[in-house]
Parts: sequence; structure tokens; C-alpha cells
Amino acid sequence: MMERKILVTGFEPFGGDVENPSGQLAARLDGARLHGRLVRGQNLPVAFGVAATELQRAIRRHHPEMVICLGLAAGRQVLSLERVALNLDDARIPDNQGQKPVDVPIRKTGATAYLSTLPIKAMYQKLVRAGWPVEVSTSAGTYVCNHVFYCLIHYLRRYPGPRGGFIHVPRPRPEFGLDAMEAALRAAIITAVRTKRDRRISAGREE
Ligand code: PCA
Repeated sequence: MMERKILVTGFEPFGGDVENPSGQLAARLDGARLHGRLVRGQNLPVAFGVAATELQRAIRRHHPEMVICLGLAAGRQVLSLERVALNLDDARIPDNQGQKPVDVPIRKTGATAYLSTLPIKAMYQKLVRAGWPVEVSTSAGTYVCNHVFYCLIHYLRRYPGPRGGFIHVPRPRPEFGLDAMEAALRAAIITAVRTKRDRRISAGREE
């Protein structure tokens, strides 16, 4: 029988940073066993187009039952469980290959938006109860992270089976460093695997 796998991706550094916690977390999780599943961690380039192609290649290679993409949201303080991917690229800064798309649809004939197929409410509830800083987010931005998230869900619609979604992580800080983020992500992934149907818990809020 084929081993059940979970693919976790992160990103290389970008925007002048020398590190990206999302890539560090994917590397830490590589090889972990969570709820009987083998985690495969992989880094993606911060480049429109190429990052999504590499993600698809990794999905075809590993045949994971779940795909969780991680990225850094430097302006946020908490883990953001992303709910929505938009069919739109609008870069604030060039990517690592110098591309800076502005107001370009990701897939000309794709839906305007896709929703995460992870049980994000159950994951949210689990992390809140464990005391981790977490939110349900309704915007993954319009840069490479949203691009990869959109392409992931678009791809998984044609490649049925795996569930997938995106989590933004903050910059590590003394009270919430890489060890703590890794522990929170492990709990979130285990909850995602165990939850076949998401809970109905309100995570709406005033912006
Ligand atoms: N964060 C960027 C792209 C890579 C990353 O880690 C983003 O939020 O789009």
C-alpha cells in the first residue's frame, strides 16, 4: 500500500530578507509523521508562474492526500488560516525573478475566487483552545502567496482527492518563535487530517 503523505510547502526569502520562516518551517516538518501520515516539506521560489509549476510537480510526485502551503505575512502577528484565493496578481514589489504583474488575472477563464478546502474552522478552534495566536483570514493578498494558493485550488479541482489550502505565518518573535509555530502547525495539520467535515463556528469579525 502506498504511504499516505501530506505536502507542506514554504517559500525562499524575498524582498531583501535573508530568511523566510515559511521555508524554515517546511524544512523542519519534512520527514515528520503526523497522525500516520508522512510529511514532505518543500520550498518554492518566490516567482509568479514558476512557483505554481513547481507545486504541481511536487503534487504529481508525492500524491499527497493534503497540501498545505505556507508563506510569510510580515505585517501580521498571528497565524492566518486563509479562506479565499483571488484570481488576481497585483505585486507591490518585483518577485525574485524581477516580474511585477499589476492587475493581471492568474487564469483567464478561472473563477474569480476559490475557497480553501481545508477544515479551517476546526483548525482555528483547535489552535485557539491551545492558546496559539491565530485568525481566519479572508485575504491572502495579491502577491506570490495568493498566486500559489489560487493555482493550488484550481489544480486540485482537476486532480481530485487531495484537500488543500494556505496558511500565512508572521515573522518569528520571542513570544512566538519557530519552535512555537512548528508546534501550532503540527496541531493544525493533525486536526485537518482528522476532520472530514468542517465545523460551523463563526470567525466573522469587524475589519
Ligand atoms: N510571502 C509572500 C510571497 C512569499 C512569502 O513567503 C506573500 O505573502 O505573497
